[in-house]
Amino acid sequence: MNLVSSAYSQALDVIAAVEPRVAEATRKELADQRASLKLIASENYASPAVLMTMGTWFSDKYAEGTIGHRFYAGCQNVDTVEELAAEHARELFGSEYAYVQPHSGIDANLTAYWSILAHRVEGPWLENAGVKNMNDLSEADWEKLRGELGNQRLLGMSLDAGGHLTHGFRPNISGKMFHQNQYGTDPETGLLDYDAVAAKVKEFKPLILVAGYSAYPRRVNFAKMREIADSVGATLMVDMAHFAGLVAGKVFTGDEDPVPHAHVVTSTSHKSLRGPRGGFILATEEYAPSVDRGCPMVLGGPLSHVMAAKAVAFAEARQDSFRTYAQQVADNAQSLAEGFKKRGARLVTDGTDNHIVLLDVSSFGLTGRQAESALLDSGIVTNRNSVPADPNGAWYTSGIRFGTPALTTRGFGHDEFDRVADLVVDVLTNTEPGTTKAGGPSKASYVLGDGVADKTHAAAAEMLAKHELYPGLDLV
Ligand code: DSN
Repeated sequence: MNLVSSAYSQALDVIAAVEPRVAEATRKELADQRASLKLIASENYASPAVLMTMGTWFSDKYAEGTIGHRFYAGCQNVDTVEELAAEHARELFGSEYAYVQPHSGIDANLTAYWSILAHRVEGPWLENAGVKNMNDLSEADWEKLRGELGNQRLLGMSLDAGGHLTHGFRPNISGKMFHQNQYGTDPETGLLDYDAVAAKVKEFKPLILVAGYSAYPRRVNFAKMREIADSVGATLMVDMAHFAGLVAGKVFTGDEDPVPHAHVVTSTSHKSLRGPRGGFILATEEYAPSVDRGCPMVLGGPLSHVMAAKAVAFAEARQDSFRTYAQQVADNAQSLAEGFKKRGARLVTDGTDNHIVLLDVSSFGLTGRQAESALLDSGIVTNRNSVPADPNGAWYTSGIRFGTPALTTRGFGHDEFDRVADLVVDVLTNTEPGTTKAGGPSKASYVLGDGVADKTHAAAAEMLAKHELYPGLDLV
C-alpha cells in the first residue's frame, strides 16, 4: 500500500474509534466524488499534500494579529507558515502584498471592503480630527464617521449578469452596508459593455468599483476597468475567486491579469486555484496597512492549519505543471461550449473564454432547478444559475453553470468534454417539466425519460474509470 493510502486508512481508523459515522461518511464522500462527473465551476480536487496539511495540530493554535505581532504567545510556527503562504502568493501573482488569513471568499471581500473604507474614509477623518486612533475621536465625531462609513457608494456587476452576491446584492451585508448600484451586460450579446460601465461610473461616482464574477463566461479587461475607476477616483477591487487559477497559470495575462491593475484583489484558494477551502487578499503597498488589520477588525482568529495548506497549494501552483493544467482548463471549456453549440444548445454570450460555460436551459423547456435535478439523477453534478434578465429569478433560474477545473484535474481532455456535452444534451432533451401535486405547472418537478439516468451513469462511469480521482489511493 502506498503512503497516502496507508496514512488515510489509519487516520480513518483513528476517527472511527471515536465516531464511526463520521469515518463512514468520509469514506462515502470519496466514493461519491469518484463516481460523479463534477462540473460545479467553483469546485476542484486539492492534492493529498494540501488536504493532509489541513489535518494537523496547527488547528489548535490561536494566532490573532499579524506575522510577528500576535495577541497570543507561542505563534512562532504559525508565523513561519503564514509568511510562507504570503510569500508564495506574492511571488505567484506578482503582488506587492498578500494577506492569507481570510477564511472564505466572503470574508475576503468583507475584509477588503472595510480595509478600503478604513484607508479612504477613516484615515482622512483621523487626520482631520488630529488623532491617531479611532478610539480617540470625540463621541460626536464618531457618530458622523459612522454615518459616512455606512453611506459610501459601491458599484459591482449585477447577480444575473454573473456578479457575486457579495458585490452589493441585497441579501448580503455588502448590499446593506453600502449605498449600492450595479452594472449589467449588453442585453443582446450578454457581454460586458465597457462604455456602459464607464457611463454608470460617471453618473453614480462609486468609492469602490468591483470587477470580477462568479458566473460570467468571459474574460475581463482589467486595465479598462482601472481606467474607468480612475475617471472618478474610485478604488478598483477585483474579486478573482473564480479565475485565480487562470491568473496563477498565466492564462490571463496583460490587461486580463487583475493584479497589476487593481488596488485590491480578493480571492478564494479552493476553486480553479486548487488549494484548501479559504480566502486571501492581494493589495498594493498603499492598501496593505489597512488590509493587515483584517483580524480582529473583521475576521476571527486565523485558521493556521488552512494557512499552512495555502502555502503548500501556492507552492504547487508555482510549478510549471500548473500552467499546463490552467491552459487545459480553458481549452476544455472551449470544447464543452463547442460541444453544446453543435448540438443546438443555447449559451449565454454564445461561448466562453474562461473556465465557465453557462447553458440557457429554457431552450429545453426547463428551469434551471429541473435541469440541475435531472442531471444529478444521471450522475452529473452542476448548479443552477440565473441568466441575464432571468424570468425565473434566482431560485428556479433558467441556467446551468458548468466549470472545467475539477474534471481537468482528473485528466479529462478535449474529446471527453465533448462527450460530456453529449451526455448533458441527451439528459436535458429527455427531461420534461413535471406538475405540482394539484396538477398545475411546476418549476421544480420533472420527469426523466425511462432508462436515461442509468444509461448516463454507465457512460460517465466508463469515462471516470480512465481518470481515477486520487490514483492509487485505496482505503482499507
Ligand atoms: N459559491 C461560490 C460559487 O459557486 O461560485 C461563490 O461563492
